[in-house]
Amino acid sequence: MPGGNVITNGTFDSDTAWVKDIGGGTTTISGGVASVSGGIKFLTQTDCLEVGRAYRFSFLTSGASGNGLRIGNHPSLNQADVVFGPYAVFNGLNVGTFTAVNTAFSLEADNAPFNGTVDNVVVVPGKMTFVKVGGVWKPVITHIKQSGVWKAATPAVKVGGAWKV
Ligand SMILES: [Ca+2]
Repeated sequence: MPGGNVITNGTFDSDTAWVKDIGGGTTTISGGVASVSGGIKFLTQTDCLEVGRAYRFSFLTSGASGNGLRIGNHPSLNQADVVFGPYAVFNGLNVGTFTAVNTAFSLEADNAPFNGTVDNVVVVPGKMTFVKVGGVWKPVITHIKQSGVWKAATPAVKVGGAWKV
């Protein structure tokens, strides 16, 4: 599907498509989720990204513990291709954006192994830019794909309680 999820089996319906446990740990795909124990680079999907393209991602974590999570693009254990994070581990919806520097999408632990369950991994192409508001960089969606064609969207950002174009 053009512009749709580039991840295969992001809902973990079966133990397929994912490369598990690069660098150690034990990840089990069962019951519709991925259960991670001592995860290092625990879930990787290879050959799903186009280098230089911007993507948005989201996935759910529950029962989570560990020091930090990050997103990598290298198909093996290579920290040079970390494109998002590290950020503190929490339970709920993890979201972010990155520009691909390699072809794999990987969920990785940072600094200490990750434990918990993962579900609903979604990675979609999406042009993103950032604007500084109140000293904090915020992502702004500037283009959307409709029927296979990229269209400019109106970038707007909330400044002082009002949306500005
Ligand atoms: Ca599921």
